[in-house]
Amino acid sequence: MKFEREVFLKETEGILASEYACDFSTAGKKELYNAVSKAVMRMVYPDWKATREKERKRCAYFSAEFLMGRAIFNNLLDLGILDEVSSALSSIKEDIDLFEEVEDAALGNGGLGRLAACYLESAATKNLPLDGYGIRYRYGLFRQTFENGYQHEEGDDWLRWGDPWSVKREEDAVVVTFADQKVLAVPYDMPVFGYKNGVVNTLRLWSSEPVRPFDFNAFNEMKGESKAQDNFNATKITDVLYPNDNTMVGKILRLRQQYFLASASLQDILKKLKAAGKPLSALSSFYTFQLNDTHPVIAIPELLRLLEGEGMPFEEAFRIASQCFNFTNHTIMAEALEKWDSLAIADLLPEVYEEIAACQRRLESEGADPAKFYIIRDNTVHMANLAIYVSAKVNGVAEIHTNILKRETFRDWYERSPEKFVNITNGITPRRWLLLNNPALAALIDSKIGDGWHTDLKELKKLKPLIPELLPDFKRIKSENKKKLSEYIKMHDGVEIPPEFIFDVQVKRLHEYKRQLLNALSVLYFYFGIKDGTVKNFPPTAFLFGAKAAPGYFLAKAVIKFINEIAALVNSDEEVSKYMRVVFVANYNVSYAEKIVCAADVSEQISMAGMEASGTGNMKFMLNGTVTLGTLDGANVEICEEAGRANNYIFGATVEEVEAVKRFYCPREIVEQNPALKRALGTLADGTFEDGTGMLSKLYESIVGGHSPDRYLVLYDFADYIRVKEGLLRDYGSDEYFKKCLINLASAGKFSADRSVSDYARLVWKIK
Ligand code: 26W
Repeated sequence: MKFEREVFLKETEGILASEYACDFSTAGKKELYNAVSKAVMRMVYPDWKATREKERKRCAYFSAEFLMGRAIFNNLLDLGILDEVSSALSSIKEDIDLFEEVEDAALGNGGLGRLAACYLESAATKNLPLDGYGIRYRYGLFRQTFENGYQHEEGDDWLRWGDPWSVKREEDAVVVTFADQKVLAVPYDMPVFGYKNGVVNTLRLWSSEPVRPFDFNAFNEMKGESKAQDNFNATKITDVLYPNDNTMVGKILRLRQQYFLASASLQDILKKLKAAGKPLSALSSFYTFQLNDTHPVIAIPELLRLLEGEGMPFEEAFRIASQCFNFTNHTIMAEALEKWDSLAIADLLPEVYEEIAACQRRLESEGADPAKFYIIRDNTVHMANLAIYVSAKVNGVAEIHTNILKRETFRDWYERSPEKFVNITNGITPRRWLLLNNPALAALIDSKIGDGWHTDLKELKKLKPLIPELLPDFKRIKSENKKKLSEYIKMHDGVEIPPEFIFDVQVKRLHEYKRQLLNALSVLYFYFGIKDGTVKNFPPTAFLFGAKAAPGYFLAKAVIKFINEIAALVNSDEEVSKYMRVVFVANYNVSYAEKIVCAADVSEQISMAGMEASGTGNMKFMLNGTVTLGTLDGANVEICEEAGRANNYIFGATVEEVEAVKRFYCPREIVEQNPALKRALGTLADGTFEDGTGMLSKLYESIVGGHSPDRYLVLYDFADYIRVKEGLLRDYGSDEYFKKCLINLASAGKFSADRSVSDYARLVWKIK
């Protein structure tokens, strides 16, 4: 796109005048942000229109979450005008960094939502016709604060400064019908820019509104609750994102959200097809649908319902659905596989429930063993089974994860239809996770191998022979990034982290299986070891944590409290704080991740083997030249395949060992045999830390008390973790160590989301 500074500034000033009655000298940050964004939106409109009007088979990516983060810098980068806009702003004495105050669009919880965001960007970059369909939550994932070490949650008013990157399309509104209410689904379209290629795809987010007077008939047909009540409820559907990650909660409002997304999106798609004069029977020639986990799976019976509503017989509708839908699983945790009470669905969505029941009968009629194959059982609808039964393709998100799906989680289904199952290892967009978050390192790479890697990440391997000459600049850039992060943490979290310390980082959602507790115990182990002299010459290290806990997840919140207590103990210890610092940064989100990922020395990926489907944070650190301290879990396995196990720090039980160990596991014995571990763990229960709510002692109980203590083998892996972690910290600083970092960087090509979406396009979507 060609960018002319004068034209751009004039546009911007025009918008300031017409929409905010101000000019460059009087505009506030918010006004400037909106005017700049809207000026860019004007420039991109022709490309957006052109991309939309191209006729070809498309994929609709249905997802309850899109964790987009802050749009402005990313969009300017993809459009190739980040530097131009920055210098245009300088020319009027404004600093582009002021947009750092713009809120993140945190319309997702964690990995699954961020993956969807990366895939949209990569698809646009690869010129693949991928449309995102999601929900425009009024409040995104809660904002996290700490009070006395405890997590507190506040509403996330992400629209505070407005939403200049969305266009509301009233003309595309559709009515979504529940048994007790009709609501209007109004789409807001966000442009998704390909990297410097003129492609502009669309993320369509639905917002619920009361049906309007112009929908007079819908309004009049309404039964049940009073109309006033109904209008009040309508907006509530898309009010908030459910903040639970990995646990199913059977809340009717969540079911409403899921159906709202599914029905609105499918109505929209069928309407477009009809408007283009195509027969619905040809749907699969024009569309393919990706179901991002089970959350949008109710789209399957909804499509059947809509097609039958057009007079199509069930069998034909079923055939079409089975050509259109594909399903991605993102977790093997039983508590996350969605199941809905049959009555709840039947009450809220009677026609949809009928379609689900028809699928169940169809499955039965095929003579499948009902003990193994069912969609409805014991008055419960199993959404994953419905998805697998109907979908053309089912995929896991890393090799090891897909193998577990085939061998365990969905074994019977796999044996019945092995051809359905494929692996597509996750990826991340290198534009956001290297070019944008680490411009100095990106420029260094450009200067050595050119910029082909921006869109072909495998080219990074050209760096391999250049590693020795890269070392000095790489070290300098890392240390500058650390300095910046240290300043930011000081400002944001009030903790002093000396930039020359090793930055050992664990950032991700808080979950027992991810084992932040294991990391915390190692920190205490080092702390006591330094104090009593058993740990000598400890290399100065800062342990950084960032994580949100689901508000109702008690043990996860206990881990946060524990780590905050450890931080207070360590950082205030005059002697030990020369060697160690601990910080739990508040409100970890995409924007914080961008600052952390480029500054980390160690990437902690320490889930119990078999539990982390893939992980994508691991890939972000790798791409920024960070070694992984991790288990053989998720994509860590493939990181080792690509970069060499010897260039990472691997410890702990493998999936096979986990299976075996669990049969005779006795955590109390391990504690008794390891006095240092006993001491660290003991702080949860011996009064070392303030525990007014008793959550620390509950956490202690979860590890050594009750009947299934230490479900995630924290204690089992502890000794090996310490051994490998100590080794890593001692290796740090040598040229050998930094070479490992760079080998990881140079081997990260596989983990480009460009590769992932190309795999989907070829193996699943069959689009070009
Ligand atoms: C029903 C509640 C619920 C909410 C969120 C269930 C499940 C989820 C997600 C599936 C959790 C999630 O984000 N999974 C993560 O997906 C990433 C992208 O594939 C993977 O990299 C992570 O390993 C996986 O935990």
